Amino acid sequence: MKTPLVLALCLLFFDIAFSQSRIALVNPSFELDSARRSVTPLGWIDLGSMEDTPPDIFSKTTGLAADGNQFIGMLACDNQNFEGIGQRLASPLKKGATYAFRLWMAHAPDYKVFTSTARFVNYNAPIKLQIWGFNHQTHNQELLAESPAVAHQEWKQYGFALKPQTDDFDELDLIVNYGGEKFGMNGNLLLDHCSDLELMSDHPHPVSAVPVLESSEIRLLNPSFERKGRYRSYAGWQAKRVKGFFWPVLEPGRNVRQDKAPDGKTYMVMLSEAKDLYQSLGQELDQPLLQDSTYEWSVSLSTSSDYQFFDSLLYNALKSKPSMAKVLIPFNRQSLTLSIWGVDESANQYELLAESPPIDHTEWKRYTFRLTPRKSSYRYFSLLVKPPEGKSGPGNIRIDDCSTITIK
Ligand SMILES: [Ca+2]
Ligand SMILES: [Ca+2]
Repeated sequence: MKTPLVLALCLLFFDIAFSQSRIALVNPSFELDSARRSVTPLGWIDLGSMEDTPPDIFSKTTGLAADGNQFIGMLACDNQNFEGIGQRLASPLKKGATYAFRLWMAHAPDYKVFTSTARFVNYNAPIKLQIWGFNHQTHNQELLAESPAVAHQEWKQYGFALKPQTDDFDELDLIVNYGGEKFGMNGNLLLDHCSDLELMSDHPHPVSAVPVLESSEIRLLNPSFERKGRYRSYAGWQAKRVKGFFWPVLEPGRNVRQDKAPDGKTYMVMLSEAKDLYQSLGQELDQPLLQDSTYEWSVSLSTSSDYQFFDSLLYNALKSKPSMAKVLIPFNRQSLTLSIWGVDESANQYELLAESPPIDHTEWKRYTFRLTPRKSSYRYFSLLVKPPEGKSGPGNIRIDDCSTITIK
């Protein structure tokens, strides 16, 4: 007589245990955008090395997907640049636990890319997938699994047991890398249909939901722009840019060799070339900036008097003539302002919360801003550099050491 109840309770228990032991990915089969070259799939972040582009999303017109209509292709370049994507997990992979993760992979024998040296190059070497864990608090990262080089054209499912040894990881990253003896080749890897992350073994500490903390401080991720590993140039930040313009660059190391950051080792340089050619950096906050609340946020700013970078219009126009492609111009002709925006893309709501004066000093100075959202609450915090109203011309702002955002 008791059996049905016991069974029901067992099933209920199983269902609860089951739901806690599975971490679903957002957009796991890459179906949510329209197919395009060089685009970060919705729900994922771009982790390619500095000069690289995001992956390509293909539709079934280019080849059959393993699941649904679309899949992605990622490249490894002979100049040691690799493409990669990652995403924040709804709950972290726990240190010491084992998770099953499966996805489908294939290799395209023909994958022609038009390169900056104005040639079509066939990225057709077999390459491998690396699966990394990343912790946004500690910035620890760990290689959790690696596939062999994938050389087959038909889709095959690969299964991995991911077992974090050094930390809990709240981000899962998929990065491509050279396969074995094919070091230094141009290669491609096609990916589709990622599974949930499924807990396989018991963890010494119970896996529980992360408590939601109401705090008077909102922490930014990677607030001092410290480079942690090859793929981490923008860790925590999303760089956005106007079409045809460049990405913000981490210095010193790229254009500047001898230069000190006010905090840590590295800082970010953000450029604007004209009124409509500018860079921005932003990130999703772990709690929103609330409408009609006032917050304080500070940051160190300066400008470099001799910062050179490519002239984007010339660069894009001359890409087909390799010898002419490297046209550097000084980005020091116009002092720029840093503006701080609250963004709610789903509601198409953008609000200017604060703006610095034009930054014309080469020594680092601390700026403190008061942010009071009036129109809405904002989950997304965005920084943008531009010439002051009515001005134009190439300029730069160096930015470092962002504070937490504190409610007043
Ligand atoms: Ca798919
Ligand atoms: Ca720094």
